[in-house]
Amino acid sequence: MSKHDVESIKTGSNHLRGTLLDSLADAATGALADDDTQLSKFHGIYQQDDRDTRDERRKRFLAPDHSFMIRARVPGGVCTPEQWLAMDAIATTLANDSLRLTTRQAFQFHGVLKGDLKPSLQAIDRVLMDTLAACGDVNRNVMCTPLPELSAVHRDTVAAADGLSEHLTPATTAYHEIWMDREKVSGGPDEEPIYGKTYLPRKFKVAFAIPPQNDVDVQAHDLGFVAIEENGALAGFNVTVGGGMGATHGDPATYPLLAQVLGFCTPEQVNAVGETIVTIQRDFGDRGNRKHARFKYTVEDHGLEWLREEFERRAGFALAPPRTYHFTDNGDRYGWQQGDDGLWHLLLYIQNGRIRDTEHAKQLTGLREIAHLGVGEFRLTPNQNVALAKIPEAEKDTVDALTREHGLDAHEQLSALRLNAMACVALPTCSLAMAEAERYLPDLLGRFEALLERHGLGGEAITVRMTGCPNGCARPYLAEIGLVGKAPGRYNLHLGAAFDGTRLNRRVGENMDERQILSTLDEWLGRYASQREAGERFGDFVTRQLTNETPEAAHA
Ligand code: SRM
Ligand code: SF4
Repeated sequence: MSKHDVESIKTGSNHLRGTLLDSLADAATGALADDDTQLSKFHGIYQQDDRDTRDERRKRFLAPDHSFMIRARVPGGVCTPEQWLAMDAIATTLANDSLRLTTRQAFQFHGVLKGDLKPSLQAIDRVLMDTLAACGDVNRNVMCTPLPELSAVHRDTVAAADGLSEHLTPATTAYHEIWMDREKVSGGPDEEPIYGKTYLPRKFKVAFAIPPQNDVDVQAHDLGFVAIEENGALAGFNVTVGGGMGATHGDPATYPLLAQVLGFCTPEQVNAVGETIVTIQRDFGDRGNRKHARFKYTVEDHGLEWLREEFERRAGFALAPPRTYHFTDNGDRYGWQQGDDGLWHLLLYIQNGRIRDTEHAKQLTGLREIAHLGVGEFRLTPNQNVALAKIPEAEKDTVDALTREHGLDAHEQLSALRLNAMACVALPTCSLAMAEAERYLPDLLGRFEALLERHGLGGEAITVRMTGCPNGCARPYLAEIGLVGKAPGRYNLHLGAAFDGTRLNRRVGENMDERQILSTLDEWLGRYASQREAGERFGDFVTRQLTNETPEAAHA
């Protein structure tokens, strides 16, 4: 095994300690030791460098401009005003003056210097949040539909999501020793009852969806729970397994997959289901090939029936037959809604999850002022937006005025296309980006909007997602229009996913520049405008057309 093989680094790390303390103390460099850059991920930290200046620095024989991305976990996206203020303070004093909401309902900070890592993590800890397992080969931030229509079902589903998140959090005390300067509790290395010494073969992701919303894209996850409501109460969950988005260009052995339904469990069985599936993946996931190590491939390779048997053997119980449910969409529902307890929720649009103050809108300041009111909760959404939740009637007007004053009311003016779009971070921070995403999509959407207008489709809600590479961080394969970065200015174009996130799209164009993307879309939108059936969604129309054509034509 090579020195940098992730499996051997994990094994030799003494439960994720490695030489992180030495790396942090080394004032001669702004970077961590190589092996520690792998271990830091388990602590929610990625070493990055500014890709905008990378080439120029290399030419001048300068070391890369290192800084760090920190990801803070927010199970179910639920965050108190006090926690929001702490995140805001880190963003404005220790990071790059922006707070980034992610596609998994977490916070990210970019541009943090090595010496500011510890103060940042300590500030996160002081408000009872953490970054442990936000990244790395463990279970990640557990997602949950943030604002459903049935509040009783929601309360119980969030509690289940929270419980499972807690249950699957690594037990190692390394996080507290390294970042919080806490003494090691016992003499020997600590135990990881669920993960063991080598943790999981790869990242693992869990989501809870509350129909009719599928905002979490439940079938994109290794393990999913679909809440089943009966008589206004939570009866339990349909369990889905083996979803994932990641792929590699030119490698047909890697591909996005939708999760399949395994059965139904009660709310009391959720932790046992989670633990059993995680340990099956721990023991059967492919540790020899990280590109084939996700649970989706374990399920594909062994089959659903094998998984069911292995599950029953380990769990000691069988899942019940799945129940029926219906999804309508995978987007966010903007504006004010009232819950069954009389409290109000306001869902706000944030462009690609990036909150900052600009000369046009002081969104960071606005949300800080709202947090200072100390009412309700913040809820991060799976579409990179934020909701102000549980606002009492008496505070509604004040909150409303603050959002208008700070340009947080964009959802009232923007096109349905824009409100259903998202892009991953990509350049300049993401080390894997091949093309722009977050910095480019807003402009491109303007040109898409012009096309829609031209075909009389101006008000049409169509999901658009862009990523800077095929890893799938904005779940682009579940967008009606998906753009996947191939090279600077070049994208693969995917069309035809279902508006409710239950069907993947298919690739219709490769390595396209903007002109080719626009002309292909122009043609498709023209056909859609003239030939669609009543109420037919764009993704459904494209799929109907492609499946009526010959396979060759469909993939031209
Ligand atoms: Fe992701 C790697 C950003 C959600 C699949 N992802 C990365 C890294 C850490 C790049 C790296 O490894 O160096 C990116 C950091 C960029 C930066 O500068 O911030 C990154 N991923 C993101 C975020 C911030 C995108 C966003 O714009 O919001 C999302 C953070 C989620 C969170 O809070 O935990 C994010 N990533 C996702 C999702 C969507 C989801 O989970 O619902 C996926 C697809 C689902 C899946 O996992 O199958 C996703 N990210 C990946 C992959 C491909 C994994 C695979 O199976 O092949 C990588 C690369 C890897 O793991 O090797 C990756
Ligand atoms: Fe980076 Fe690719 Fe993920 Fe975008 S999809 S954040 S470019 S890894």
